[in-house]
Amino acid sequence: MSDNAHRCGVIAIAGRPNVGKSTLLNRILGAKIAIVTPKPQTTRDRILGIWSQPGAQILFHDTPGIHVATKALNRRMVMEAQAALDDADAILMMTDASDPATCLKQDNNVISRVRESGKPAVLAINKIDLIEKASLLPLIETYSKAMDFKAIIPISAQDGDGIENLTDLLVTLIPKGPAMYPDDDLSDRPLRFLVAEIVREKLMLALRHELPYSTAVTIEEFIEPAPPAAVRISALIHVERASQKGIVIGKQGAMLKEIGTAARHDIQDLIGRPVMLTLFVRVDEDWTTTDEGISTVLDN
Ligand SMILES: Nc1nc2c(ncn2[C@@H]2O[C@H](COP(=O)(O)OP(=O)(O)OP(=O)(O)O)[C@@H](O)[C@H]2O)c(=O)[nH]1
Ligand SMILES: [Mg+2]
Repeated sequence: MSDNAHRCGVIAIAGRPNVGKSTLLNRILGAKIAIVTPKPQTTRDRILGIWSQPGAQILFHDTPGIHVATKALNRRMVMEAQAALDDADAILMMTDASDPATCLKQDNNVISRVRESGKPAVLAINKIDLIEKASLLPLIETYSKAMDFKAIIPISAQDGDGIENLTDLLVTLIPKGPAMYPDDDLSDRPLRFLVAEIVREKLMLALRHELPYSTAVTIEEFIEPAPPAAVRISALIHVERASQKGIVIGKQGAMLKEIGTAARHDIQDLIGRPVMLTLFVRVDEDWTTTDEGISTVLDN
C-alpha cells in the first residue's frame, strides 16, 4: 500500500466500568498490556495500545470506566476518560450485553458523553457469549434508536467473536497518515508502568473481597543488569489504613508472597527475562481523597 493510503489515528474505548474494555484491547493486540479483573474501576490511567497492520495503525486509548463519581480519585478517573474522548479521532463505545433489560439505562451517562464529544462512534455489544442469540436483535435496535452509531457490532472480547469485523470497521474511521509508532511497539507506557499495573492486578485478584479500591502501586527500583542476570524490581503498595496493610501482608507474609509470585510470573512473560521482585506495603492515609495525595502516589 502506498504511503498516502496509509491510515493512522486514535480510537478511544469508552464505556461503563467492567464492560470489558481492557479485555478487548488485550484481545485486539494479542498481548496483555491492560489489566483485567472482575471488579469495576480496574483501569485508572489512560493506556495507549498500539495496533499495527499493513496499511494502518490504530492507537487505542483504554480509558477508566465512566460512572457517577463522588470521591476525588473517581472524579480524576472520569476526567481521564473524558479527555480521551476529546482527543480521539473516533470512539469505540462498549456495552455489556449480559443484562439486556437494563443496559441501555445504565449507559445513558456514557452515551451523553460520547454524543457531546461529537466524534464518530461505533458501538460494540460485548459478552455475547453470555446471552441468548434471540435477545441480540432487540438490543441492537434499542441502541440504534438511542444514538446515531456508525455501526453496532456484537462481540465477545473473551472468545474473540466479532473482533475482526470490528477492527476492519475501525480502520475506516481513522484519518490518512503515516504510522506514529514503530510497528512492533505495543504500548506507549514504559515497562515500569506495565509492571506496576501487573502488581496491582494481582493485588486486586487476591484481595477482591477484602480490599476497597484504594490501593496503588509504584515502582521504587528497576534495575536491568546484563543478561542472563535477573531484572531486580522493588514495588511499593500504597494502602489507606494500617488494617489494610495487615490484610495485604497476610499471616506471616503469606498473602504478600502469593501476590508477588503471581506478579513475577506475568512480569517475566512480559519482559522475557528472569525477575527478582520485592514488594513493600506502606500506609498513605487519605491518598485517594485529596488531589495532592493522588498526585503524590500516581504521578511519580
Ligand atoms: N463472559 C465474558 N466476560 C468478559 C468478556 N469481556 C470481559 N469480560 C470479563 O469482564 C470483567 C471486566 O473486564 P475488564 O476488561 O477489566 O473491564 P473494563 O471495562 O476494562 O473495566 P474497568 O477498567 O473497571 O472500567 C472481567 O472479569 C473480564 O474477564 C466477554 O466477552 N465475555
Ligand atoms: Mg479496564
